[in-house]
Amino acid sequence: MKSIMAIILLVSGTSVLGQNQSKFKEIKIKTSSECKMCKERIENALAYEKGVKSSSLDVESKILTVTYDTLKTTPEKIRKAVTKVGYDADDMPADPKAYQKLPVCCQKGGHSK
Ligand SMILES: [Cu+2]
Repeated sequence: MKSIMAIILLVSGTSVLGQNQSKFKEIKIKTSSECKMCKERIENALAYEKGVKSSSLDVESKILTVTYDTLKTTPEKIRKAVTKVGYDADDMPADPKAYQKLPVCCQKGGHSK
């Protein structure tokens, strides 16, 4: 009888450990951002996106790094959130209405280099 109890404890202990496993994942999304204002706009928008833990846009490479909760959101939803602010996200095109609302300098090619 004692050994059965030990096995039950062992099994339940393992499942608790499994639940504590990190469910956060990191993805990188190529965006059409142009400047620091874009960076703030995208990061602010993602701060309110469900399941997103943190986001950071590198203005130079236009790569947005997002840490998200795999149980609450998907890379697809995160890309969609980026397009809704007016930017391309990988091969997902920007929402045209949101894009039109962007300051000219933030639209694609707005910053001549
Ligand atoms: Cu900008």
